[in-house]
Amino acid sequence: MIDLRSDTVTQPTPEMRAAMAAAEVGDDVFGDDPTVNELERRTAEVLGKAAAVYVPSGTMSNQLAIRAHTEPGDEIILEAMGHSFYYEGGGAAALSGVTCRTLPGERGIFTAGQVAAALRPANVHYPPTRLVCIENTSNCGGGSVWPLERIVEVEAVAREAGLKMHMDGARLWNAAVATGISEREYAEHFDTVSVCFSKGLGAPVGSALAGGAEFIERARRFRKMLGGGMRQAGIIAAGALYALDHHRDRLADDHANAKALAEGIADLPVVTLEPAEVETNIVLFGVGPTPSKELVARLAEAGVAVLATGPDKVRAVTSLMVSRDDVTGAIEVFRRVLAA
Ligand code: TLP
Repeated sequence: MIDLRSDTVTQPTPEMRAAMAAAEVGDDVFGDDPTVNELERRTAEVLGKAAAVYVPSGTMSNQLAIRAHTEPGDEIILEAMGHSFYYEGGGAAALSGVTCRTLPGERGIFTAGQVAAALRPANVHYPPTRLVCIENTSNCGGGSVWPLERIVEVEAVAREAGLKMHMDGARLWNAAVATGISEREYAEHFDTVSVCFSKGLGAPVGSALAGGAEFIERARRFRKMLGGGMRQAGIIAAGALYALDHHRDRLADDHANAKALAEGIADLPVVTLEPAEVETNIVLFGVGPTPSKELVARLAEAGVAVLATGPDKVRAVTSLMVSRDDVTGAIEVFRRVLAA
């Protein structure tokens, strides 16, 4: 099976497993795990922040950020298909008691004007708006990269209104490799940044939330409250550290593979796809009028796993589990199945 469902399916390499087996560990709830401490230090350094906290998932990282930035009854601004709104089980409402003001973006990217238009005057009728969240790269935007100028424009409006800025950088590593703009340069414009080690970077478990020292201490308390205080977590943190050192540059291969896949299937009559829009490792395409579920089932029977992300939308994601030969093979399967 050529698995293009997600970059979350990546498995640790033998070298990563060796690093994990050799990891020094301690009780991280006591702050005693040297490998977790090192991962948090390194992550904060890469992002240019004072501190970071290691968490089990990207979902927890975003939800901790929302919880620690807000009070119940506040409002946060996100893109209409943003992961923290769309794919985190209603966590913002359930765990933080906030309402989500969603802005329809273009390929996941909204404008400063949209943020400005969403702001409301101080008035007892309105929930206080606290936070703007952006997702870079944007998953539902098809791996699109936020232009830095756009981030700066949104930040200006947010700061003027006294709002905090959070970036869901689950795939920030991909944005950095695609543009040459460092993770730190992106992070400068945000109070907090979430990054993930278990997607394209290939570690088995974990994300981290980075920000100011006091803020991260507050987030640490919520992590414990939610049951995310792990003990000898150095075993998994070692995989993340290994990924940070060895798997960032290779994301360029995933991007080239995604582009090749897009170019290989874009002319199929069933497929609606603009290869030039594929910037990173996600290929999102329309398949209407064929129901995506039916198409996904037929591709799976033929040995290619992709994901239906809407009734007529399909997503294919490249990762370190997918070689160029796999891409060539997948294109052949697409052509055979879709011609039928
Ligand atoms: N995304 C998953 C699914 O949940 C959709 C995927 O296969 O892409 N932020 C972004 C931008 C994400 O894409 C994801 C996962 C998360 C956060 C959550 O990460 P985890 O799965 O670690 O909770």
